[in-house]
Amino acid sequence: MTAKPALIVVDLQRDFCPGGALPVREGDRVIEPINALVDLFHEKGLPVLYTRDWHPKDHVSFKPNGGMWPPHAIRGTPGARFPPTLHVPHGAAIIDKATSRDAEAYSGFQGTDLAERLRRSGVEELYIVGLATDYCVKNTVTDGIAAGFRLKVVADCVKGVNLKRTDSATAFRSMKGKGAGRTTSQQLLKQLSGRVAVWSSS
Ligand code: VGL
Ligand code: ZN
Repeated sequence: MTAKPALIVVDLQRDFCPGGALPVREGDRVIEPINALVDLFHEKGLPVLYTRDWHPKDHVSFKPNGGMWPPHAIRGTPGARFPPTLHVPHGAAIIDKATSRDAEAYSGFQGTDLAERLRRSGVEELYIVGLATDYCVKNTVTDGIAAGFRLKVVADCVKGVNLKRTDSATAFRSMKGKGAGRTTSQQLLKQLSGRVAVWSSS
């Protein structure tokens, strides 16, 4: 395996963790295994990119505006921040999305320069972690594959909203059907720590 990988941390924000405005059950449990991956990618000089749900305060997805969600991830508020325990290397790329009032954007690729950034740094393979499996993870995965990236979901590093109990399982099936692979943080750590850097550092 010589393709240059990147780690994409999807919407790991306080509002999606227990105690937040739109909490994902056990959403905070993914932080520890994600930190281990962030540290190793960073150590290897591999890109780590973070997407953020970054809504205006009157976003169309909010219930008072006819949407389906309680107000959440309002830009500049504490709930939109990363949890204090999440590792974010200095200089890591942060991609804000769903920033305009009238459009929902679950995917980190939608209306952003994420694909260009990845291509510019020679990335061919994506490892996806974060929240939530059944919305922003699923849509980011779908768009990432459509953009031509090889991609794997790190199963122990994602959690779903599960409005319906089975939504995460359905999302996994849908992602697999589109060509997404699946791995675990243990597998990825093992694979990557033994790998000599052969990719360009551009
Ligand atoms: C998300 C619901 C609303 C997510 C964002 O990050 O998965 N879910 N906005
Ligand atoms: Zn949102």
